Amino acid sequence: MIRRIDLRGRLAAGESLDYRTLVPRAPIDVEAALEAVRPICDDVRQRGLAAVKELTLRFDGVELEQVRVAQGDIDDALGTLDPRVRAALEESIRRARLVHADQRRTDTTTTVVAGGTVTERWIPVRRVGLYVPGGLAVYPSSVVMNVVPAQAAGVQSLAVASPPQARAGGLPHPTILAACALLGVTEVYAVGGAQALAMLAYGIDGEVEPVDLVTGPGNVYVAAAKRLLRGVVGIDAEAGPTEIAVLADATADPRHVAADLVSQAEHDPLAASVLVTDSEALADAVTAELDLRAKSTKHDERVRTALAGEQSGIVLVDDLAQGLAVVDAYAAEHLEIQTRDATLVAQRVRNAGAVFVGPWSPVSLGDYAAGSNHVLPTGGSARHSSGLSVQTFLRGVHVVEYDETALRAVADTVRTLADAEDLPAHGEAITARFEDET
Ligand code: HSO
Ligand code: ZN
Repeated sequence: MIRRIDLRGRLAAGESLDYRTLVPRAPIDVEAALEAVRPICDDVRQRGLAAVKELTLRFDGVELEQVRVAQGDIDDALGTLDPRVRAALEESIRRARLVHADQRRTDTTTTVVAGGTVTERWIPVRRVGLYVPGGLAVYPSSVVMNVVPAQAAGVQSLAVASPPQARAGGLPHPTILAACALLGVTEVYAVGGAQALAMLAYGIDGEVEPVDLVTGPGNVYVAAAKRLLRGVVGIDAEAGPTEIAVLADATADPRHVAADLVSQAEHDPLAASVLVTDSEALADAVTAELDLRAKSTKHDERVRTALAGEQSGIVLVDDLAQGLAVVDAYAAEHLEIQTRDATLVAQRVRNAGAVFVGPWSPVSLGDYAAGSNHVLPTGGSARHSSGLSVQTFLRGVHVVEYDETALRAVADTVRTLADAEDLPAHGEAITARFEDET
């Protein structure tokens, strides 16, 4: 069911291998979705509240009286939350807060010359919109993963938008509302899809103040809306389907490897599960385990489709060094290292959204309760981007302060460079300050 790609002996045979195209990502056509999303965003920009209400009726089948969820409804959702889920969410929040508090930056001041300093000030984005999808699954954990770093960064104003559900009385999913309550988020909108992103980006007169940055996961339409609205607002990455890569050797337990591959395949028929190993015995055992698990797991159809897709596979390599080259080229959202000396092997990884080391650190731990963030770069963007963190919600602003002596000392340098670029007025801005002296 899961395909196998055998690289063994091929380098020795003189073949040149392109690891980057070995396991392609599932094709997702954001461009096509743009056509559907553009009129929605335009409509919200032009007609505001009326457009949001009409679109919500059309897409969610809910007639909204007001877009904002009343505080009483948020409180009620927490009140009726299963106490075990509440305790688990609280523990997840506690751990995430520990890690994200440590990510906070301190301002640095560099004395470049006597009398000349550059300070880098880290200033939080003032107002942030967080989008929380409905759809295949409901993810209160993603509310935690987006809100905790924003709060740790010092974001003053935070609004959450999530689609209303007819079966929840036209409110967003109650667990989402309860998670907001636990995190102290009070501004929640019962709006979903592209219309939610447009509403957050443009604002609605007298109803919704526009935000400076939108973050959060979503389907291809949400990704398209982000692409369209970028510039009007800041956005985080366009999230693609979940991916897991496991680098394993003969010491790995095939049951654990298979369980982890299935865990992420459960998200989406387009999810990618990739095993890279130098052990044929492990590959065989994992394949057998996958067959068993894919039959017995709750979301068996989704899992089987994901595992059988082009985007999933088992790659057999000559050795761990080649395995590392393969996983680096793949740049997985999540990478597990299940090998001998896993800590050392993990230190050699360059490209991954997050790395899970050894037999006791499965990806699903990170999804919920490791303390790490689970909003991570997909689609190979781990080559150049990081997951969500406090840094996402901060801007580093250089504050330059030179005194007269320090400027005088560097005046010639500035003028020379300005002239070299044929921008003499730049030089004159320096000269003007010392004109009286010649
Ligand atoms: N693995 C997903 C996050 C998630 N898992 C949420 C369960 N709930 C993307 O990193
Ligand atoms: Zn997950």
